[in-house]
Amino acid sequence: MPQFLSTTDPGFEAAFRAFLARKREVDEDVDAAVADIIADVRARGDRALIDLTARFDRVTLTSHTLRVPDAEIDALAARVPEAERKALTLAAERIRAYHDRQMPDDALWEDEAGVTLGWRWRPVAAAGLYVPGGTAAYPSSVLMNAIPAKVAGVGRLVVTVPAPGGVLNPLVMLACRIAGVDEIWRIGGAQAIAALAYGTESLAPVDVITGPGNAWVAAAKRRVFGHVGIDMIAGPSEILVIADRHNEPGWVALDLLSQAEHDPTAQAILLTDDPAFGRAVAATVELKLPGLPRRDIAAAAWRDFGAVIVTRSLGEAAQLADRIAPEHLELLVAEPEALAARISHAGAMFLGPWTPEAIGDYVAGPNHVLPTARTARFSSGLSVMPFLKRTTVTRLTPDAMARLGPAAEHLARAERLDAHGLSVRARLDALNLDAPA
Ligand code: HSO
Ligand code: ZN
Repeated sequence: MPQFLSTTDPGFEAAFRAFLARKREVDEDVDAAVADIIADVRARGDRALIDLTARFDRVTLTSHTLRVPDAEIDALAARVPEAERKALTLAAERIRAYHDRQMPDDALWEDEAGVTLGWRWRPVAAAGLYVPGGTAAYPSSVLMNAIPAKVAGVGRLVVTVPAPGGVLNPLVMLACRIAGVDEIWRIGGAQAIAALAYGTESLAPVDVITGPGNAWVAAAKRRVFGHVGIDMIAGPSEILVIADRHNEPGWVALDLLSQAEHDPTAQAILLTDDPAFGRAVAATVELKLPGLPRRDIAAAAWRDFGAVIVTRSLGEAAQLADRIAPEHLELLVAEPEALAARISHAGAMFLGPWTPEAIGDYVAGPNHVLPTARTARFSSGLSVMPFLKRTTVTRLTPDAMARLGPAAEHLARAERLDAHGLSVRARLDALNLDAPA
């Protein structure tokens, strides 16, 4: 049974706080082992990758087969049926169009002191995308990570994907092709992150690493951060639905289950202003669960982390939504825009009954890599930004130097950094301007 709460319960505030504070992730203590793996890859390069891949993925590779050859990628991609190829292509086009609009503009202007100022955006030279192996190898996630990198203008985009038992997923290969991935390496785990960050004899290092992964991958991303950029450490999926009584309970139940089926620690929450509707949705979830292949995962998530919260009004639901700061927020109400205007903290919003979150996972266009575990309070979903950096630009004329130089000279003196002051003074002298007394 998921948790049932009502904001009119006397103990609601305490129960809601406890609910918010519930920890969903078990901290697997892999950090020490991950540190050893990273050190091994840094010391022994390809040899370490080959040994670790034999141990963890049961595949024997050589320095020539670490990288998947183009012919093998194409042969695998060719096995994907037409309908799925078309679907991936449509998704890719829409994701590309959306992220194109995110590209920030350069700027250049002259201020009142006669100083030319501005900034210019440039892509990182190379990016690495981690793709998990096994059942979590989602081709949609390949598109969501790779396309923003390519839209940003990243020159070299490298994918690492473990191939347990030597098996690669044809849909993942096709998604890589469609997105314009330049290299695919059949390595996974912390060793793949280490290779991307530090490079080996055959794999040249990258500047930014994105993509989901297990506890080992997450620990490795944390460790290499600072040497390279990373996107975020994403936790299990979440969905919060705010729905009034005029909804079809079956639709709402399936929307909740669509995230619950991701992981036994996923979270699905319904906020409604109608207790009878809340009960109807919960009952429908129980009816739909047995028909799902991933019923065990979804049932565990719904039982352990699910909740139905009845509020006095939709406005009160909006306030709670802000405190939850969910990854995904569905607003299934008559005027979703008006309700959306009252909510600040959510990774992605889906407005109205015709916008199930699953559409956003695949084909809407916005990114499905989103902040979880209440981090939507301060962070955003994946975009072109992690693949770009901003360089500032400054140019002074002699007049501008005459106006700004003396203040710089004063501050250099105050900080006792003589060479700073003298480098400015050299210009001021050339302009025949006296040193300050
Ligand atoms: N909902 C997941 C992404 C995903 N869904 C991939 C289906 N495939 C991220 O929260
Ligand atoms: Zn999903």
